[in-house]
Amino acid sequence: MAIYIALGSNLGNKEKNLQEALRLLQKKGIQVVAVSDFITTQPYGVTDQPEFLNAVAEIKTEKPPVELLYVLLETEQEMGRRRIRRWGERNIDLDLLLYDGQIIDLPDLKVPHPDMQNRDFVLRPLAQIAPDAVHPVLHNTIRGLWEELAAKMK
Ligand code: PH2
Ligand code: MG
Ligand code: MG
Repeated sequence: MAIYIALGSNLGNKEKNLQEALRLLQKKGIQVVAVSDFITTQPYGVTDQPEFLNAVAEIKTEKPPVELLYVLLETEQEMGRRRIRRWGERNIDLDLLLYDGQIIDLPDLKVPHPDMQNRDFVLRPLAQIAPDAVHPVLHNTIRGLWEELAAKMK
């Protein structure tokens, strides 16, 4: 079991933004165990915005999920993120995807991320570093979910 986060950026120096977020998280005591390739992806949902650079990372921390969420949000704030529009452009977005197989349903925190099974830009990098991780609600592996989504996208 492990913790996975998604990173995304489509404003400014996208690669530098992803690197900076990982650096800040480590500075806050969050161990970064593995990082996927950084992949360029087409905007999903709101499509009239620049393309994204996306990645996922496996992390280790003693912080419980809500505290970890606060660290992710605080890191976005420190990097000067402005909320322009929902699903819109941002210099950095840090989302909690999976936390040790836990299912969390709070107003401000849903884990697993409720839309991850529909997101190529999440499943493709996650399948690279954690193909055998199991989605605790869908009871399928990341590899399985990625294959399902890839088949739908054809
Ligand atoms: N994030 C969104 C909405 N759409 N599209 C791509 N390609 N990558 C993202 O990270 C992304 C998105 C909302 O968080
Ligand atoms: Mg997001
Ligand atoms: Mg987010």
